[in-house]
Amino acid sequence: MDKSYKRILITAALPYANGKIHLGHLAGAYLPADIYARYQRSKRRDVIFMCGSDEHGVPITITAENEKTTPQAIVDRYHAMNKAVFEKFGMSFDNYSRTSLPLHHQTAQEFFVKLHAAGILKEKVEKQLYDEKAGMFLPDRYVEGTCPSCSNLEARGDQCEKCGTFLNPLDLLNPKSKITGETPVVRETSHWYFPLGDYQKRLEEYIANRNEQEGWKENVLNYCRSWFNEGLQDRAVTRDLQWGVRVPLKGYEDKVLYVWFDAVLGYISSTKEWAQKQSNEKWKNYWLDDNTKYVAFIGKDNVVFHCIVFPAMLMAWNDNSNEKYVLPGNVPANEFLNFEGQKFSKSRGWGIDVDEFLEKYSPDSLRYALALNLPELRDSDFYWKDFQARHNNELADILGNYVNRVITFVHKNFNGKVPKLHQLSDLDNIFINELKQKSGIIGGLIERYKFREAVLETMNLARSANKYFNDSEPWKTHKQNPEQCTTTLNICLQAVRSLAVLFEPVLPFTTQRIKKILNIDNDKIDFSWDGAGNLELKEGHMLGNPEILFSKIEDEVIQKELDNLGAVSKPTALPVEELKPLISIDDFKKVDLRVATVLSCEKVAKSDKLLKLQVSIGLEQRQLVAGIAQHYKPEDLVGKKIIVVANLQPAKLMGNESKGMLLAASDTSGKLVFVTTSEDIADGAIVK
Ligand code: B3M
Ligand code: ZN
Repeated sequence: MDKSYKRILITAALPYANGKIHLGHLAGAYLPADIYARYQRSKRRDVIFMCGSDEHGVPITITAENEKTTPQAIVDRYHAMNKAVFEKFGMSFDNYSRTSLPLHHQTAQEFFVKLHAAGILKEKVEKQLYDEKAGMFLPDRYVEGTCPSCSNLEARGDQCEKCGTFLNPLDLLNPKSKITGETPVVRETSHWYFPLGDYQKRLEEYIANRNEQEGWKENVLNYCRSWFNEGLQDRAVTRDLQWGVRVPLKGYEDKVLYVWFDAVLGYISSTKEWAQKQSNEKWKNYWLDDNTKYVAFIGKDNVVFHCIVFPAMLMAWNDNSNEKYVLPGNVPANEFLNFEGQKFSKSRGWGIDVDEFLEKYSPDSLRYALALNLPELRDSDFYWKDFQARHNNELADILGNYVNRVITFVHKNFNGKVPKLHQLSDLDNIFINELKQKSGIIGGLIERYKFREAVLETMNLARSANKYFNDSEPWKTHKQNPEQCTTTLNICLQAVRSLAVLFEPVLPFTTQRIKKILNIDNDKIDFSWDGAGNLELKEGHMLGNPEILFSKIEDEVIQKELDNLGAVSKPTALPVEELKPLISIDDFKKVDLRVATVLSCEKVAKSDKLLKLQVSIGLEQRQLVAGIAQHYKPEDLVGKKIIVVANLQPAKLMGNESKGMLLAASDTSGKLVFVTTSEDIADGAIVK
C-alpha cells in the first residue's frame, strides 16, 4: 500500500433488502472485499469495513405490494436474513447498518440540503403518468403497456424485457397502472436534478489521476469512458414515491430522494453508526481525512454510481463545506458470476442462495472455490463439479492432509511437542526462504486486487510444504538421523503456522481450527502477515490435538445437486404464453414480412441487451436494432437469413434508429431463437 495513507476505509455495495444473497453477490463484491479487509488487518493497518442494507427503491415497494405487506416488513425480513448469512459466510464487517435508520435519513437529507442551498441542484417540471384512482404518480416500473418497438403488450415503463428497448413510460401505447389497472393521466410534476454534466471534466481528471496512483481495473475505466463519451446528463435526485428518505424541502413533503442518491450515502451513515456505538466521532478520521485510502467493492452494474455519481456528489459537497470527504481511491468492480453456464435467475430457479448452500457445505469450502474463480476481469462460472474438485483435491488432499500428517507425526514421535531445530540442510534453507518470501508475493497480489492469483499462490505454498515433507523423509531420518528429523518437523510445524496466517483472509474458519490444533493464540505468538514466514513456534511448545480439516464431498452428493438443478429449472411442461385475441386476415395482411440477409452486426454501446444489424431486404438495406445480445454474439448472425417486419414504424433504441423488426421466438424459460427460412431464398421474398 502507498506509504502516504494512514488508514483504510473499505465498503462493499449495500445489497437491496429485497431478496436473499446468492453466490453471484458473493463473487461480485463481498468475498473480494472481505479477503482484502482481513489481509489489511493482518498487516496491522488501521482498517474499517462498512456495509449495510439498501432499503429503499421501487423493487421493494413492488415486493411489498405483491405480498400484501409493507415495505418496512420486507426490509426487516431481508435485512435480518442477509446480515445473518453474511456472518455465517465469515464476512468481517465492522458495521452492517441499514438505510431505513433515522441516522441514514438525516445523513442523506443533510447532503440534499447542502447541495440545494449551494444552488447546485436544478428544479425541472416534467410530465409523468398519474394514477387518479391510487392518487399517486407512477414510477416507471408501475406502468405497463405496449412496447412501441416490438408491440410486446407487457412492456414495463422503464424497459421492454422482450426487445430490450429502454423506455420512458410516456412512450408506452395504451399504458395501464399496475396498482389499479386504470389508464393513467399525464400530469406535470417537479423534481430536483443533479447536474452531473457540470462535473464531467473534473470526473475525467479524477479517474485518470486515480488510475495512475491506484491502478484501476481496465473494465471499470472503460465503463467510465463510455459514460464520458456519451456525455454526462442531469440526474433526478427526487421521486414521487412514499417509501424512502423524505425530501427536506417545502412543497416536496410527499416526495422522496432517489434511491441511488441516498444509497451511496449509506456508507457514511453506516460509519457514523459504527462510531456512535463506540460513543465517539471516529467516523470523521476515515471519511474527512485525505490520508485515508478508500476502496469501494462493487459488482459491475454499480460502476456508474460509485465512479461517477458518488464522487460528483462528494465533490459538490466538498466545494461548499470545510468538511472534505475522501473520494474512492479505487473501485475494483468484478464482472458477473454465472451458474452452471447460465445467468442466475430467481424466476427460473437457476442458482442457489447462500443460506441454502451453507446448510450443506462449509463456508470456507465455498470461499475457496469462489476465490479461485472470481469474475475479476470477465464473467466466470460456478460449476458443482469444480467446487467438489477444489474441495477434495486441494483443501482436503493438499492443505488438510499436510496439517494432519505433520501434527500426527509429532504426536506419535515427539509427544506432541515442537521438536528441536538443529543444523539446517540446504533443503531446509530453501524451504525456509520460500516461507519468508511468500507473504510479500501474496500480499502484493492482494494489494492489486488479484485475489484469484493470491489464493493460488497460497495453495502453492501448501504444495511446497508437502514436497518438503516428502523429500525430507522424516520416517527414515527418525531412525537414521534423529537430529535431521527433529529439524524437519520443527520447520514443518512452522509452515503450518505460516499457512494459517496466509490463508486467513480466504479461510478464516480453517485458520481458527489450525490455531487450536497448534495450541496458539494471538497474544503470545505473532500472527501478523509480515511475520508469516518467521519460525515463531518455540521448542517444547505443546500442540493441541490433530483433526481432519476437510472431509471429502462424495460424487453422489454433487450428482444430487445437478439433478436437483435440472428438476427445479427445467419443469417438465413449460407453461405456454396465453394466445392473443383473434384478428381478421385483413388485419394480418397489413403486416409486410420479408426475408432478409444479415450483412453485418455489432453490439450497441452501453447496452447488454441490444444488437445493431445491417440487413438486405432485397429492395434496400436497412438498419435494425434487436434485443437479442444476451442470446447471440454479433458474429453468429452475419450471413444468416432472417424474417423482418418491413413496414413497422421506425423507432429509436438508445439513440440508434431501427427500421423494422427481426422475428424471434422465445419461450417462458427465457430461451430465444431467431426465425429463419428452411431453405435459401432471395432477399425480399414475401412471407405469407
Ligand atoms: N443496492 C444495487 C445492488 O444491490 C444497490 C447497490 C447500492 S451500493 C450503495 O446491486
Ligand atoms: Zn419491445
